[in-house]
Amino acid sequence: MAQDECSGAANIALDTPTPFDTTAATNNAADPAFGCGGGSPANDIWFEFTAPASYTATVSTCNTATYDTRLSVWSGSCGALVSEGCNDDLFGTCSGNTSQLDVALVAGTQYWVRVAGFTTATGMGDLLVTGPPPPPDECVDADPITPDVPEPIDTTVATPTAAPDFSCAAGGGDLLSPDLWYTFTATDDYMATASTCGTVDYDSKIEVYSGDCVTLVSEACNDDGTGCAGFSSVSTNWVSSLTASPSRVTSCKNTNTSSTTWPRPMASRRHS
Ligand SMILES: [Ca+2]
Ligand SMILES: [Ca+2]
Ligand SMILES: [Ca+2]
Ligand SMILES: [Ca+2]
Repeated sequence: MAQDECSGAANIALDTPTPFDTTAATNNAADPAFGCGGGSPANDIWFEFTAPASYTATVSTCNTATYDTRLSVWSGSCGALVSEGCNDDLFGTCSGNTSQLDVALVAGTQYWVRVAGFTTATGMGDLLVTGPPPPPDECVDADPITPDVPEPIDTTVATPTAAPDFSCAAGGGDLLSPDLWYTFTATDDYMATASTCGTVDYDSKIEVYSGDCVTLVSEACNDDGTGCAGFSSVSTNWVSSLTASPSRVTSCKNTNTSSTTWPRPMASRRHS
């Protein structure tokens, strides 16, 4: 069974419960210590996958395995593995001493999942590795972004948001444009810039709002920024940290108005 060794790890599809069977698995003394559930040899098998995005994945045999499992996740390479996390039993959530852990993944990095049992236990079950969360397609699902840190965006999987329309629409038809939503909180009074200027490979548009998703108040909108390549956008507005209320939250709505592949950062930059 090739999957018995790290070098023969089977690729696992994300978000897909994948049957496994460790009854023929053996221990390789050259492998690093399992990491949890005691130091005894692990009759383990190996899966691998590459993270398609940076996100926190759940890795689980929870309530699916017929025996007392252990799970560990590794980066690096076979022979030079780096531990990313380990779980023997997630008591209170997973019955029968099955296992589950969350692991923070980095886009483009290959990971290995090692499925074993407590002491020498072996058996069968389903392994699940969750995929990236859905994109922030609607205002209520807006992703928090950090000012001054470029945020990768991909509107190819977005759908149009029904309302409101962009206030800087030119030529109409914007309701049919796929858009994504982000949110940040002003911690100071300053002139902020929300921008895809020169970083996206499609004709973008940005609108910044305050208020909340029920009552959005437009603060600034831009279709094509002066000096920005490919009809990309730069939207500038004054944001405030209010003392009378927790803080002012603004949202950034970004859309594509033409076909697109993989756009890149939307930065929210501070300009004093
Ligand atoms: Ca093995
Ligand atoms: Ca266990
Ligand atoms: Ca949308
Ligand atoms: Ca544009």
